[in-house]
Amino acid sequence: WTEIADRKAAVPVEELRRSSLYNRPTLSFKKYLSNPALSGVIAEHKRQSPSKGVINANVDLKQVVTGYQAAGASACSVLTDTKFFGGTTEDLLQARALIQIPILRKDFMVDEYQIEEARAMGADVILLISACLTPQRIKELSEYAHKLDLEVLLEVHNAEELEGNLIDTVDVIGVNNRNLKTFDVSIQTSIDVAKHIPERYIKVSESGIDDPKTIIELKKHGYTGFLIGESFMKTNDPGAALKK
Ligand code: IGP
Repeated sequence: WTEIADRKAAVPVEELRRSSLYNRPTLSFKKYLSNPALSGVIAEHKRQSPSKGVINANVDLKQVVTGYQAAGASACSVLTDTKFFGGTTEDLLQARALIQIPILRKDFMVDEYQIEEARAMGADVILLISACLTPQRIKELSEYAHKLDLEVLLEVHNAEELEGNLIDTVDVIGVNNRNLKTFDVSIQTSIDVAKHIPERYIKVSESGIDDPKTIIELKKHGYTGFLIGESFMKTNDPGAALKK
């Protein structure tokens, strides 16, 4: 993670704060996720990944994100990490100009500057990954995000990562079905962790969801949010894939 932390701050923070997107009102991720008229799906724009290599090199971002919104996505996730996922800041800026549902900046967030950047990109929610942050940093970064009117999706992989007051400051809990070390995907991870998540949180299941039956199963365990990337992105028309 040090490599990520060392990335240079390209634009001075004062400049970010002057941008018009930075000063726009944000949308509430929680509110959109709890809207019964929407699907609960957080649909992801992802060209490539370390586990799958290139997923879709040619798909048009405009078609993807407008397609997701039209198909009833509750939110859109946009990868901005270039090195591992082939995403860019430009991708999120473009998405923001095209859709009116909340946007998750999908990146490895380790410092306050990245939260400032997310705000200036037009994001509404950031991702914090429990496996790469100390409890103290999760608290600090969440509080920082809230000061900027951004919400926080905390990603966990097991029940231990939910212990103590670790999660008190976050908004939504996501359980990643993909093991970050082995890349193995198992929906059972979400099922096992579900009972350890306090009632008050909206629960999101992340990764490896590729058919409606899985969603039905996850709903039985209290999940109302579903973060889906690859199974949509590998098609020629990701929005149409969500509609199905
Ligand atoms: C989406 P999938 O298997 O549907 O493409 O997964 C999303 O959960 C995955 O991209 C993801 C991710 C992450 C990517 C979950 N946590 C953290 C980068 C960083």
